Amino acid sequence: MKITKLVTLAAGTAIAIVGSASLASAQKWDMPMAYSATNFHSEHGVIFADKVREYSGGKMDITVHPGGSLFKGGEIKRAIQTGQAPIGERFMSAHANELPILAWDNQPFLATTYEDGDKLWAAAKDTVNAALAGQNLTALYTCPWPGQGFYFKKEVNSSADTQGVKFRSYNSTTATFAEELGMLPVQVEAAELSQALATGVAEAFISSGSTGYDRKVWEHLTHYYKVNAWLPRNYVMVNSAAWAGLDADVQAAITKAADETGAACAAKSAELADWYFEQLEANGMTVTDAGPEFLAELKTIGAKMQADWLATTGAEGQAIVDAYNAM
Ligand code: PCA
Repeated sequence: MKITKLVTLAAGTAIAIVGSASLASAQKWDMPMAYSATNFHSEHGVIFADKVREYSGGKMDITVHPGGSLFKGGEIKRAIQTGQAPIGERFMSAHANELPILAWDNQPFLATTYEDGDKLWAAAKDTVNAALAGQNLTALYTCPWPGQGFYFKKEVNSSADTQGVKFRSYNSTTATFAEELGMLPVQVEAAELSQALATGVAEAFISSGSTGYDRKVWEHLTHYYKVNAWLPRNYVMVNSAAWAGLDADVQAAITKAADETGAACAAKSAELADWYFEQLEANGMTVTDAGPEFLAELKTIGAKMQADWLATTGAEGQAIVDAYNAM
């Protein structure tokens, strides 16, 4: 009896050793993400990590940290650039203040469908990737949010109704948009949005139905105006030096996983777009198209903002718009 036990124990120990040896040979990467765990972007981060594990035969083991839990949204890019995190995800146009070209997906009414968004990305991709490379970053995949519209806590028919409203912006473009409408912008991460609305720091914002649903904004706000002003993207990026240090087969595994995940995430975004509106309505919000007067004002402001962006980005920005228009 004693002998059997010993043998069992020994066998168990041997298995444990083999198990940890194969785990130890896997490279482990932590992947900070900015949005909540149940958001489709974050869920696709997990799908991506699973695919990488599978395609690399277990050589790369990525752990996703959603909701700004490892690094806050605003800290993720710097953390990757400096190698504090090898990989991570962030809202691309949040970086337009340091790299204006990254506002390519934030140009009002330039690309307002998923299909046009894909064309615009095809037109912008090389320029964007070159700009990121200059910051020690390599983009792996991007994924669009649904179209952007406005949340308020009252009926809004024109800029006469938006004067002095405290507005949560998510980048410099949306802050400018708000100012043009006489609102007072304050930048707040999606992760802190519910709190900002609850404390009155913000009482309006622009976003997709997705973020309104994630943050249960019906607890504080009443109206959503569909505008489809643009479909901004999140992107998953790696530190270029960390990337260069990977074996070619691991790089290929990650690239394959990234290509598949980017496509799946975009399809999910399109599939969920109207569902989010239904959820907002089911929770008591009024969801309608922006009225003609408000929309006309938004288009005028949008044209001015695009002109400003082209003035800032010069030939590079113009080449993206020209290539897109030629598609
Ligand atoms: N949700 C994100 C960015 C765009 C979107 O739809 C947010 O509001 O932070």
